[in-house]
Order: sequence, then C-alpha cells, then structure tokens
Amino acid sequence: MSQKNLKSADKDVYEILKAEEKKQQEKLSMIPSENFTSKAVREAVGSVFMNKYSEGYPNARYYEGNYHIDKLELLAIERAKKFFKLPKDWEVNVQALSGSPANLSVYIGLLKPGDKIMGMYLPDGGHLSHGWSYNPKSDSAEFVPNVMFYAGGKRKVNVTSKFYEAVQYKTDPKTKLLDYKEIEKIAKKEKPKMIITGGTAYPRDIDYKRMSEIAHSVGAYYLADIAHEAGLIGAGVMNTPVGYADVVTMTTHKTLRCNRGAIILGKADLMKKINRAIFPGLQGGPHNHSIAGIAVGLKEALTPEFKKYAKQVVKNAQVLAKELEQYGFEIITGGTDKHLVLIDLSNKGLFGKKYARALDYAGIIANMNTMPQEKRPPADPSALRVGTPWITTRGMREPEMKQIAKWMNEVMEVVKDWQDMDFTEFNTKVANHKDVKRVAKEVSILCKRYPLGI
Ligand code: DSN
Repeated sequence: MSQKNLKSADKDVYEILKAEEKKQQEKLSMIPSENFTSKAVREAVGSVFMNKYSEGYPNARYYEGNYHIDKLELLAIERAKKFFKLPKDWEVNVQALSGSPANLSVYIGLLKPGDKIMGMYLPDGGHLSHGWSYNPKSDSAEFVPNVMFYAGGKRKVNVTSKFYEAVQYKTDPKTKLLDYKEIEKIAKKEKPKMIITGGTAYPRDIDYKRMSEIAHSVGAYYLADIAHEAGLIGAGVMNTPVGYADVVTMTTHKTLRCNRGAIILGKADLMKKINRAIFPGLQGGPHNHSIAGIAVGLKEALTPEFKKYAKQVVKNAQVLAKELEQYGFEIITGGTDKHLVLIDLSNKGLFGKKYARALDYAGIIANMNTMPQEKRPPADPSALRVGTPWITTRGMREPEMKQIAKWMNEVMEVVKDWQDMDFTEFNTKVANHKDVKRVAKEVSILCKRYPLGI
C-alpha cells in the first residue's frame, strides 16, 4: 500500500483542506459550539489508534490486542473524573460518538420505550435530542405564544420523540428565562420519567439544585446536558450539575476544546445501565482515536491556563453583548453568563439568515437561530447566535470584542433594508459592497495578529 502524504496521494482532498485551513485562519469563527483544538489533540486524533477495534470496556473486550487501548480509555476516564470533580460513587463513559447518541443511550439505559421525557422547547434553545416534534403549519412556535408548556406534535422530527413521549417546558415569555416554579407545576402535572436541562442557545446559567429537586419530587431522573458549557463548568466558571443531576452528558468539542466526541458522567449504578445501552445497545467499537484526543484535551483542560481561558471566554461574551447592545442590538435576556450571545433582530428588520450570510462575507462566521417567542420558520429565524470560545482560543480579549461589535454593526448598516431582496441578489450585492469588503480585509488583518497554530 502507498504511504504517500495527502498532498501527493489525493490532490483533490488536499486542496479542499488547504482552503478550509485558510478560511479558518482568515475569518473569525464565532459559532458558539465550535472551537479550535491544539496540535497535540489533532495529532492524537490522526493517529494509529483509529486502526483498532475494541468492542467492550477496559479489561473486558471482545477483541484481542487491546492492552494499549485499555490504558488509553482508563486514562481519559481518570482525567474526566478529575476535571469534573466527580464524587467517588460517580462513573464515566467516553465511548458515545457524539451528543445525540450520548443522550439516546441515557434514555435507552434508564427508560422504557414510550416513557415520558421533558426537555426544553427547541426554539427557546433546547436540543433536538431532547425530544423535538411539532405540528407542521398549525402548531409552530408562532401559534403558541405566551404559554409555558408544549406537548409536541405529530411530526416526530427526532428519534427521541418517536421512541419516547416527549413534552417540553418553555422559557418565560417576558424574561426569556427559565421559570422554575412553572417548570415544577408542569412536572407535577405531566409526571415525566426524565427531566432534561441544557441546550444550544439559552444564554444563562441553570440552577441545577432546583432542577434536581423538581425532577426527584416527581420521581423522574434528572439529566443535565452540558454540551455547550462543559469546559466552563469543569473550569469552575459556571454552576456544576455534578452532585445534583443523576446523569450528565456533554460533547467534547465546544468549550471543552477537545475533538468531536462525548462524555457521560453519572451515578455508578445508573452508569452500569448506560454503559450497556451504549455497547452493545447502540454502538459497536468505540472510536479510539477520538478517545485519545479527548484524553489529551482533558489534560490541557486540567491546567491553570485553561481556567484563565474559560474565564476570558465568558468575559469576552459579556463585553461583546454589552457593546452590541450599545449599537441598538436587542440581546436576549439582556446579556449572558456564558460563551454565547443570542441577538433578537426583530427591531433591525433584517433577520438571522441574511445577517449571518452578510457577516460571513465580512469574515465573521456566526449562525442564524430561533429564539424564545419565535414567530419565523427555523430556516429563516429571527435571531443570530454568536460565541467566543474559538476567538478566545486565538488569544483575543476585550478590545477585540469591541472591534468585532463595531464591525457587526457596520455590516448591519449595509444590509438592514434588504430583508425583502431575493437571496441570490442579496448575496451578490453584499459580496460586492465596499464596506463589507473593507470589513473583511480588516478582519483578516486582525486574524493575522492572532494566528491559529495549524
Ligand atoms: N449543533 C450544536 C450547536 O450548534 O449548538 C448542538 O448540537
């Protein structure tokens, strides 16, 4: 077999890779769920660990030759225990391939098909894997304003709503915050078997103690999905659900800054069932190269530098939110406790899809998003979501956040009257606008000052 490097073996893929590297280097990646991993993490993920099958768990495998893999997986588990300061009776699984399979494994392990689960309403910032379903046309978000509860609909979008009866709590219509009293009332009425917190766009911290009391008062398991906040929680800059929730799931590639993968933490007796749900219940051989990357990323996360990084991620997001507010952007909940800022664009008249595209032409990559009390379709929603994990990894701080807010406002000034324009025409006009081109140039100069270690 040829052992040429990528450049000589496959010019097509090599060129796409180089173009992606250039884009990552020259633009500001501000999607809150993304980050940039260290060279060491990338080396581990691209290593020969990918060649090994190891169905089973350390010291209990179905394949021979796993002595090194056992060591690796146990090391990743040990580091996760340290980073999340687990009590003695908690265990860890690092084999779930990503966040959705991790959540599904928890349901498979602890529930029966058809049991009721209750997570946060998706347009308010929940996650698909917390049981999303809706009624097309008649029952999308705009038809159910000002209520705190959503019973789901006929279109079972996510597998978790096909196999389980999924209902959802919403945020308070005015404050856009979780209302624990209301959630408690709903829980008492609905009596779900599992309550889930966490998601993708809720900018505030969660009272995990209160949520665990609510869940346990109705005999439900409490699952805290901390995919977005994992790095910030482990570093101690946000509340931890450890000790309150029965199970905690997370992806590893967001604020935790590892490669793509997942970790599950939980009480040991429950983890036995969840381990069985992952293998042999849902998955086959674990991705050992991913586990290697996670082990390396966790070692990095255990350093004092990572604590400083996590603090700066939050500070940067708070400065960004404040600056954007001064330019007249409506910040959902008035600010943020974490790495993400959700902007309601209704007062600007130009919504998430077009604004996100315009920002991309200007070198700022963010994403359109739904928001609480959403009145628009998810493919063209009212809000924009921006985040600071990646740009903080680059070393950017408060002054850069102020500059980014200024650029975001300049781009909005260019496009704000173009909401009704045909999308193709919009693309052409934005791409050729002199101010957008100028911002893109200025962004690339800033990015050169904070190079990625590729
Ligand atoms: N796709 C992730 C996010 O962007 O938040 C959630 O799974």
